[in-house]
Amino acid sequence: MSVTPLHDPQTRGFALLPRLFDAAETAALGEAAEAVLARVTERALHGQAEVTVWPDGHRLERVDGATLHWEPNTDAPVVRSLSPVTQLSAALDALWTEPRLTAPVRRLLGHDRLGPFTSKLNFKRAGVGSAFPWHQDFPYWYCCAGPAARDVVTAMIYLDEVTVANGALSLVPGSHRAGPAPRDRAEPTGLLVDTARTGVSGAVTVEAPAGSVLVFPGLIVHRSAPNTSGTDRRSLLLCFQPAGRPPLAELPYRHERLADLP
Ligand SMILES: O=C(O)CCC(=O)C(=O)O
Repeated sequence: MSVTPLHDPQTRGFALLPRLFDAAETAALGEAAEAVLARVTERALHGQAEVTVWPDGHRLERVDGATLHWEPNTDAPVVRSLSPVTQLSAALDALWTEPRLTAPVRRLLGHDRLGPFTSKLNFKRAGVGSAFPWHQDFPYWYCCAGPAARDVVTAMIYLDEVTVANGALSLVPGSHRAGPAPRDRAEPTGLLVDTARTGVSGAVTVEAPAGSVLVFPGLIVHRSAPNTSGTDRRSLLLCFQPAGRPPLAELPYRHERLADLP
């Protein structure tokens, strides 16, 4: 799949870069991710965290400047995601200037100089990793960054092979071109796409070997299914923006901004 700039009217808006990282590099990133997770989880479980419960019942804890998001319905505690995360590991932090990532992101975004917006580890553990319903990343980021949230592109690095069974991402080609999608007002977070008013029937599900990278903008409509398989589906997401803008962590979340969006 080639990387076509977002402003090109023919673009699907996303591209898969198969095996961008080799097996040894991918394994090293996986080890760095697990080491960070072990450190942060240890602190959360020993009560050094600030807890928030979202309107949909999901529990989030802030530890060491990162937000740890627990899987909602498990017997034992399982981490769903950790964000931002690259600042907690030199190996992960080095990826912001890795040319194999920055070149395709520059091309998709149409900006020469890139800076970090935010980063996240999604763990999607075997048998328990839960679904991400249809959404755009944009509304959440808009509450913090305002219109600058349009200029964010994510590079999602697959630390494990990704299959339909372990919760591959599905994306609606070209959906970013329609801008912010109508949101489901009946849903408690107010952040999800209303699929009664947004076409998702043309969605494409992307399977890929470990070490592959999927690049996509914050306005693309996407989701992922639960992980019903026996293998983890871990991914590291680096969200880039034009250089010189403040990162997400420095911007206050202003829920009332959602009123600007459909
Ligand atoms: O990891 C996934 O399956 C979903 C990724 C995603 O949509 C997100 O983190 O917002």
